[in-house]
Amino acid sequence: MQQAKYLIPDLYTADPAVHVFNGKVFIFPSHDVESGIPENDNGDHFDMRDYHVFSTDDIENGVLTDHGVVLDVKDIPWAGRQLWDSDAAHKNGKYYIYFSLKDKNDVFHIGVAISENPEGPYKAQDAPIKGSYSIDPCVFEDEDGSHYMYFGGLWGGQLQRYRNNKAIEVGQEPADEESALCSKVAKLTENMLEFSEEPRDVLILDEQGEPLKAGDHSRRFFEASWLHKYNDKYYFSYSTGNTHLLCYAIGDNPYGPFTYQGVMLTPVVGWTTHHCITKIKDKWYLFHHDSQPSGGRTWLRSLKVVELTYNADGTIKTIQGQVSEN
Ligand code: FUB
Repeated sequence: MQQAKYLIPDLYTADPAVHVFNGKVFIFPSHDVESGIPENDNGDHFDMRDYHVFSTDDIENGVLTDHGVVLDVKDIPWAGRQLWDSDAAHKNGKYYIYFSLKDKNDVFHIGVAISENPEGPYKAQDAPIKGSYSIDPCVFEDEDGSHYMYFGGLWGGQLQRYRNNKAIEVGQEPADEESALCSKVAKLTENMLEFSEEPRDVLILDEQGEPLKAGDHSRRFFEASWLHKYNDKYYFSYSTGNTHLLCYAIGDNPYGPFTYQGVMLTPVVGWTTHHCITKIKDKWYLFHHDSQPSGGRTWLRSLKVVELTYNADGTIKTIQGQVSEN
């Protein structure tokens, strides 16, 4: 699969999480809508209200089934507004959606919803995960069956309002020469509903072994964490936000530190860029979104898939974001 292909022409979808459950490919995206809210740095224009789940037997040529609305903001007891990026996981016969949502005080947290089937419907817990904040959960299952959640996002994602997992009075990014804010990682409890530990910083180091600086906008973490394992190495990938790149860093364990490697996807049409990396059968794929089909309306995004390939040394071959003709 050389060319990127749009996956869901009939619905605006973004922020993909893709998993193979019971031999079938399941896609858990955000569902973009025309909110009518003017664009701002707070992301108010991303006013999403529900999730659909999609599945297929063959990601390259198969028909995609839309399983309809599997979770609606009106059914989440603690909901305020804005159902942003989510991820899904499976353990002991149950399926979990982890989602970003603002509470009634307009503060982002991460919630969990549970189902007996990957295609839902999902029922949300009464409260968000204790100690969770900010956005963009990614749940990675390691080979020993442990699950780790990565999360966080700057600006509208509110990560700058926290230090050491506590809300601070004046939430600003550090000065340019200080260390950048990090994505967070915490192991989940056996029942998949809580953090089993205090979230830790996902440190990204430069080639000198120094943490990336806050002013290093073309490399520092902004949002959209994803973790995958390739040849026994842990690959932490993320968006640089205001420089619109998808980058990655490699580490030896799920907590890192991770060493910055390079750009995986150059900028796409639209402000946000967000992805996941999934192995399906014997190939690796990059799922991401762009705003090309909506004519550049950055809050109306469309999901794409393209094959992801590695060099012999384990580095990822950079994909061009704006080459698709579909
Ligand atoms: O979809 C809303 C937000 O846009 C996501 O949570 C971010 O990662 C960005 O894609």
